[in-house]
Amino acid sequence: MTRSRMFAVTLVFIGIAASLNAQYKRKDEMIPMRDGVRLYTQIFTPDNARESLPFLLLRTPYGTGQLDGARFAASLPELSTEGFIFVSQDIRGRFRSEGQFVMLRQPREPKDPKALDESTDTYDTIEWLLKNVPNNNGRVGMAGTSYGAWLTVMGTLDPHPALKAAVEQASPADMWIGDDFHHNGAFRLSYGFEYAYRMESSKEQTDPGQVIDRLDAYDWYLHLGPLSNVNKNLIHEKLPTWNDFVNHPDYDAFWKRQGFAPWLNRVTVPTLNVAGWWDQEDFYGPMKIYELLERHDTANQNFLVVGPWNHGGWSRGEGRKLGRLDFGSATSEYYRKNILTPFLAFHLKGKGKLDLPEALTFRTGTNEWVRHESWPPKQHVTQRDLYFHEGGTLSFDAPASTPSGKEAFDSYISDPANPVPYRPRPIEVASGWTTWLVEDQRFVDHRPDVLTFSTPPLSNDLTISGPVSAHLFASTSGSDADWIVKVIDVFPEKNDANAPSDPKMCGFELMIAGDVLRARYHNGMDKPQALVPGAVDHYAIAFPGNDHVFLKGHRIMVQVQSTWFPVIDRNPQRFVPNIFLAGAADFQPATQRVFRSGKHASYVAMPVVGDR
Ligand code: PG9
Repeated sequence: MTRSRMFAVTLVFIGIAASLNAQYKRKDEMIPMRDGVRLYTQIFTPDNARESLPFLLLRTPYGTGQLDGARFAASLPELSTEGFIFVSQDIRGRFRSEGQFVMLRQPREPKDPKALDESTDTYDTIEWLLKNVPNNNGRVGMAGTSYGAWLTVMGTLDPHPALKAAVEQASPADMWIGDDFHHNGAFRLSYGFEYAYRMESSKEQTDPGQVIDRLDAYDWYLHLGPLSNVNKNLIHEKLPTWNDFVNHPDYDAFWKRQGFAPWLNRVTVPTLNVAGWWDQEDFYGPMKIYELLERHDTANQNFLVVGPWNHGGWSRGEGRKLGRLDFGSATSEYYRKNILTPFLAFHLKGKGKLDLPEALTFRTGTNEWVRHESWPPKQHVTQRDLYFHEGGTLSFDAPASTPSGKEAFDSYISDPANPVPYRPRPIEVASGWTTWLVEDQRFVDHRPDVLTFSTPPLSNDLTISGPVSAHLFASTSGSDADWIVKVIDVFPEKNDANAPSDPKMCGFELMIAGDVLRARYHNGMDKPQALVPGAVDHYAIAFPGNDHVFLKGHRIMVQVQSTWFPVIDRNPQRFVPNIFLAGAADFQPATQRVFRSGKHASYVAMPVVGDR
């Protein structure tokens, strides 16, 4: 979340007008941690409470803001109506808190009694609150979005015994595999640079628009040249996170230790994992955290909710629309009223009955909430492979070997000097980021460096529920490459019997899954290897999950390309040990081939609901 400051600040905009039925008063405290560092903390207490109340702790690196009690309560209308003692805290080293900020500070060495991390800061905060704030009921919940959710997960590692509920909305799980900073080894350039600049230029937030002095960020990043110019010409080693990117180009111990996989080996606190299908920042994270916890969830305390949201969409407004899409109901309001608030009231106040399925997902296409006994669903789902065919077509039938025995393929030239934009230009830093995943993909499907395959219009609805994966058999004339695969729902055209009721949606190409793989890592994320030019390899891309109906009359489309700029940095397409140190001369065009016959038949694997 670059342009929003979750819970503590962004939510401010959702409900200022909401009526208040509790008057909250704010008190500010500097809460001491075990090493003497004091954290700036706002405590909001309703003055008409008739019973002792639980705490809801919201920790943030984005600044608590300076709202008075009434405005704070109005920013969380459903929760403040239920009644909690809200605690909003600047984390170590940010805004008014003392100490030093470390980006996603790694979990501490458990054997070192003096070590600190966000988990110890959470523990110390809870301990202080229980002892110093009157009329509390001895229970604490934590909630947050994104960085705030990551802090919530950290609070559940060796948790304070009073921590009774955790709501983790879009927490990153692994910054190298699939969240903000990298995806499958490819660097998320625009986000990584802008976020590091925003967070580490000062204790508060600094607008990266200060250095991006062109309206079109595509142009600006292209003119910046290779990544080695960032330190050389712009930031001169001053941003610790950028230095981490440069010093840890591969999936080494630094990234592995920062990720949650080694730590989430038990469920300590009832957890609600929340994700958005079109989250432009952290979609991998919440799905992965749910999966990691689920392996140990013998007491059934770990739940998943996925809605049709972008990053933070669940916490803002009614959630009926996203970009051009209309989901027909107020999905975010539904979540806050019927899931979030009852979950916290149940665990923190012992109120009500918890009516939560194991996983609740909003099925896009038919636009309905679906309750699942497990995620991914196990019953009535058949894995089916959708193969690439001649003439840009797709079919569930595997292609035969060619009669000549020669392999069939499609080909394009990928040129790092002319990369495919990830959203329509001009790419403005200040707008468009939050909805780029729902942009109409027609803006690139005629580029010569984008391969497009599509089914004919479907004669029946086709529902997929669970994770989709892409399997490319491909070669490059270079010695490194990026493979980007997008799975798209194509809406019928105006002249079609199934044309959408909204004329603006005619022919719309909606990406429902899309991701990148940096080919040097295809034999292991910690084993970068030069590719053999011309050799056909298998490249697998796993998408985090879908619950979607391709409606009758729609087509399924797959696009393949090798650049996605500037959300992903440019691969030089020549193997160099560290792309962050590459020079301009290392970048070269390459001829890419995507195969579609015999044992090299590329396909997308789909969890199709229903029997064949
Ligand atoms: N996506 C943001 C983030 C989280 C954690 C680390 C870096 C960035 C956020 O929205 O907070």
